[in-house]
Amino acid sequence: MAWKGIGRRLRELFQARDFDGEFFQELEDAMIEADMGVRVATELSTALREQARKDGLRSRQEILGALKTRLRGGLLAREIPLRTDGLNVLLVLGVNGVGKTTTIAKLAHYLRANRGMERILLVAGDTFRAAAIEQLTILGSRLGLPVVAQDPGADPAAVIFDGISSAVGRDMQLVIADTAGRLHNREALVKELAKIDRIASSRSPAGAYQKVLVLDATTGQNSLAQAEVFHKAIGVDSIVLAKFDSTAKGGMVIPICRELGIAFAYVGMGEKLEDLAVFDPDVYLDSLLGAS
Ligand SMILES: Nc1nc2c(ncn2[C@@H]2O[C@H](COP(=O)(O)OP(=O)(O)OP(=O)(O)O)[C@@H](O)[C@H]2O)c(=O)[nH]1
Ligand SMILES: [Mg+2]
Repeated sequence: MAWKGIGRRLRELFQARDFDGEFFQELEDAMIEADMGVRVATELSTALREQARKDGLRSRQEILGALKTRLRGGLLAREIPLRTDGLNVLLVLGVNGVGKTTTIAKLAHYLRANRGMERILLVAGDTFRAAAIEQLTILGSRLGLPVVAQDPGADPAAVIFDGISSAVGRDMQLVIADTAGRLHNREALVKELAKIDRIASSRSPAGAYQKVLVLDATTGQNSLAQAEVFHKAIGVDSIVLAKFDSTAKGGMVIPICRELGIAFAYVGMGEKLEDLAVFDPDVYLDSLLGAS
């Protein structure tokens, strides 16, 4: 299995040429172009050049193997941990349009099919737009799942509080709550998130509450900055990388793991309910760089 779209230039580079000094410069450029970030790309290409010289690595297989080993060590992959003997509460975060609401439906579908979550409740915590509430309500009915929602403009923290309370009362296994992700005024967003976080955390049974950040793979390097904002504001437990089917790059996973220490759980591979895959670091590296 491979995620075919990503890493195009990197894969081509490893197909092409001699592994001389020029190669390592091109490798650095290609890593930057693949959204790995300047710091990571420079560090890695320098270290790899040094290792190739010291250990006499010459073939494609040797150099690719050494690079993959270095990258593999920094990757963090972990499915969302869920308990089967009590409620789980997932607060889904992310800026405008990254794929939060779609991801919530995919997660519900996947966790029901694969992780034993049968009694799931969705919460329309994005009260900013009427369409957002409607979108989640439609997805909920398509999935046959109850949705807790209030009118547009309602306090999102109050909606989420009610959603969790209702789940506790109805003996649910899983709550997945949507949020609005406006970032144009960062201060207001951070303040609102902090309030939602405080209330969701205090209303959830001990150990039930987790925060899941959705990033859009097509936004590239900017997703590192987004992850930083959310992580600093309230802490992020897991990441879902949406629209992974729509990028030829996909390298941002590496600096996010290395610099923020947050694990990737799933990738979104399309718009349908079934289009969610577990983030597998080996498949990821083979897709990004080509199989060794
Ligand atoms: N190709 C592809 N498209 C996706 C994926 N995930 C979401 N989308 C599309 O991205 C668009 C935005 O998705 P939403 O789920 O509405 O995003 P959101 O973050 O909830 O957006 P707002 O509520 O406006 O902040 C929709 O057209 C989705 O179909 C994915 O994994 N692959
Ligand atoms: Mg939405």
